[in-house]
Amino acid sequence: MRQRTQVAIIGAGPAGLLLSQLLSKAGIDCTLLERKDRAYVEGRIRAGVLEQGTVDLLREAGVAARLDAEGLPHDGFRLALDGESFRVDMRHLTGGKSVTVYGQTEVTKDLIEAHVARGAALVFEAEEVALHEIDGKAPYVTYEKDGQAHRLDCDFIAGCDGYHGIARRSIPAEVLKSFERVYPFGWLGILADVPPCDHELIYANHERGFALASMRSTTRSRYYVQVAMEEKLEDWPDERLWDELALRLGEHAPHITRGPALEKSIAPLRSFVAEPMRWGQLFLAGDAAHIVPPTGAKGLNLAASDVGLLAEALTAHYRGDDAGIEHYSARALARVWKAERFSWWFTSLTHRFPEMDGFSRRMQMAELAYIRESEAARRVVAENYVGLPLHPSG
Ligand code: RFL
Ligand code: PHB
Repeated sequence: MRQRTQVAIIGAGPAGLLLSQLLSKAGIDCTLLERKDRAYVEGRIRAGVLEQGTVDLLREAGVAARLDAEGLPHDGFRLALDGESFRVDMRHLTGGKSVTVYGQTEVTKDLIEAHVARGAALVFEAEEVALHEIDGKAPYVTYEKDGQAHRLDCDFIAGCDGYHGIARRSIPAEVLKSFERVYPFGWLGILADVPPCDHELIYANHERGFALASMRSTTRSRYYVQVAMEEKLEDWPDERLWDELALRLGEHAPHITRGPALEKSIAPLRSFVAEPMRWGQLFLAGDAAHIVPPTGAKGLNLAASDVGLLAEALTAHYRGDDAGIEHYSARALARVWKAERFSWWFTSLTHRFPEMDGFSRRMQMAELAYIRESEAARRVVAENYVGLPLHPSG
C-alpha cells in the first residue's frame, strides 16, 4: 500500500496530536502514525498543569471547549519547608498570568475526538515504523498495520514519538549531540477520587524528601512523593503512601482526605536535550527531543510550544517562506534550555539528594526563606512557572 501526505507525524501523544490538529486547520494534509492502541494512549496518567500559552494553542486548534468548561484556573501555588508553607501569587507577580489544571489524559482525549470527528488520517497500532531518505527531498515512512506493509511518501516528517521513539535515533550519531542529567530518585504518584487538601498545588521540601499535592479536579487528587530509585511499588501500599504524604505535607496533613488509589506508579527523573531538533526533512518535537524532571510542570508545555513553532514554520513554508523551518531548531532549543534550567533548579531546590550534607540542606533552607521574604525572588519563580514567551522580545 503506497500513499502520500504533506507531513507524516510519528506518535499520537500531545505533541503529534496537537501538531496534526493545527496543520489541518491551516489546510495542510498530514497522517499520524501511533504504535499503541487508542485506549492505551488515552489511559496514560501524566501531566496536569497547562501554561497559558498551551491553553491558547489548544483554543487556536479548536479543541478547548471542555478545557474551558472544566479546567481549573490557578493563580498561585504554595512552597513548603518542613511542613510550613507560603504562597507564590503568580497572577499578582506576573501582571495577570496564571496556569490551568487540566489532565493530559483529557487533552489527549479531546484531541483524539476532534481527529475522529473530522475523519483525520490517524493510524493506531502502526508497527515497525521506519524513516527513510530524511536528508533528501523525497522522504518516506514505512510501517505495518494488521500484517500489511505500508509506504507513506511525504514532504516532511515530524518526530513526535517521545523519549523512547525512533525519530531521534534516525538522525546520524555524528550529527546528534545529547546532554543529560539523571537524578538519583523517582516520583511515586497516586491518583484518588478524594478532594484535594488545598485549592492550590503544594510543592514541599521536607527532611524526609520532596512531596507534591496536586489535583485533576475539585474531587480528584494527585499526590507524589520522592522515592529512592530502588523502591518498588509493592513496598508502597496505599496507607504507607498516605502516611508519608501526611508527614511531608506537615500543616496541610489534617486536610488530606485518604482514598483508594485509582492509579499508582513510579516515574524516574531526568533532564535530557538532543541537538539539533531538525535534520534534513525531519523535525523533532516534545519528549522526542527533550525531557525535564516533572517538578516545574514543563514537559507537556514544552511539547506544545515546540509544536506551536513547528506549525507556524510549516504553514509559512507552504506559503513560500522558509525562514521558520530554517530557524525552527534554534528557536525551539532557546526556549527548551530555559525550561530545562528552571526544571533542574526547582528539582535541586526541593528534593533530598542522597549525598546531601548539612551545608547543602541549609543552602536549600536559606533559598526557600529568601523566596518567602523577597517579592523579587518570588517573581522570578512565578515568571518561569507560568511559562516564558514563545517569541521572546529583546
Ligand atoms: P509522549 O506523550 O510520550 O507521546 C509519544 C507518542 O509516540 C508513540 N510512539 C510511537 N509511535 C509510532 N512509532 C514508534 N516507534 C513510536 N514510539 C513511540 C508513543 O506510544 C506515544 O503515544 O510525548 P509528547 O507528545 O512529546 O508529550 C510529552 C508529554 O507527554 C510529557 O512531557 C509530560 O507528560 C511530562 N509531564 C508533565 N508535563 C507538564 O507539562 N506538566 C506536568 O504537570 C507534568 N507532569 C509529566 C508529569 C510526566 C510524568 N511522567 C510519567 C513521565 C508527571 C509525570 C509523572
Ligand atoms: C500533576 O498534577 O501531575 C503535576 C502537577 C505539577 C507538577 C508535576 C505534576 O509539577
